[in-house]
Amino acid sequence: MKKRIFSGAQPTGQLHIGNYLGALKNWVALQDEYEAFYCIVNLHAITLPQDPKTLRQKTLDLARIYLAAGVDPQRSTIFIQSDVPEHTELAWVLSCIARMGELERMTQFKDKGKGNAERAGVGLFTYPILMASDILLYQTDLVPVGQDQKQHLELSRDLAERFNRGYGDTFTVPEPYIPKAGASIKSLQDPEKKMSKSDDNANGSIFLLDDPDTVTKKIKRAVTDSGTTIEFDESRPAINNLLTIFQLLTGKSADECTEHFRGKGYGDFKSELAEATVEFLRPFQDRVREFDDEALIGILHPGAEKARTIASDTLGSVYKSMGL
Ligand code: AQP
Repeated sequence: MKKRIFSGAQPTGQLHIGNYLGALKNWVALQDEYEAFYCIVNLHAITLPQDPKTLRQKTLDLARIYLAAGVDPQRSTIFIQSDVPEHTELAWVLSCIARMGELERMTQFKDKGKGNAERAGVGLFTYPILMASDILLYQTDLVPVGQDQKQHLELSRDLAERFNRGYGDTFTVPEPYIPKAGASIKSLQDPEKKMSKSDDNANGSIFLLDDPDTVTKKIKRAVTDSGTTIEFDESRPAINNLLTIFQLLTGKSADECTEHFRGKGYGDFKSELAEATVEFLRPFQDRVREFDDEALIGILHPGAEKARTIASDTLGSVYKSMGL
């Protein structure tokens, strides 16, 4: 039997090249070797206020992005989180196992709650429990995510182990899959910060649906560090980040990239990076336009049905072991 992977993205904001290189690209690469479940996590999206009409539209748009990135519905199960109610049922059970202290340590809550626990939503605080529930329901072996999700994944492992110790072996304890290159693509405007959908400065992110002109302008405006050589250098986060994007989009090795840009300056480098990005995005955006809503529903409904058969089995075992 194939091992299982699970991952998901939130239908909020606009997906950027960091989401693609840190997560989606690996989802596609892993879908042959693993039995894959890729979820559109719309229940996570409502941890911050959302306009209902926009959320509905963005949920379908995200399905288009999964498909355009190369997630193949013949090989992978694609579904919407709220179509499988077991996610929220298991989240309640796990919230009775989780501890306040461990949730208080989550850095994303501190960032997104802007340090104001009094005003922050309870859902934002308990979000990592819902994420644990998403993963554990599918007896997931591997979770491909970007670096920013590592802490949440560790919580999922802790909850699985705690439950197994208390009630008998029930959950597979998942392993993270965090790529060596691309795990944290940085903002083009501030290479100390991750590229982020919720960044107020749109110049910091290359969105997957940006047009060629916008992409080229954003790359030309990207901040650079001191030094003139185009090479990987941990002490120069800006060039490191831009070269990583170039490397992952072109499929060249790190050595090939360094060799390629030997003797060249920032001007040449930025032009080539812009060209490589536009060349990657053009066919991607053509594929996004291929799927109408009806085609998407034809993929998402059977996806949810398949997901539910596994999710309800797991939830059944959980309830039984707990005497519910
Ligand atoms: N900058 C990044 N580099 C590499 N991977 C990243 N991911 C996010 N940002 C980067 C990974 O993309 C997947 C889906 O993310 P999400 O939709 O759950 O959103 P997020 O993790 O909260 O990050 P975003 O996209 O920046 O959104 P906001 O601004 O709302 O926080 C995940 O696997 C994530 O690790």
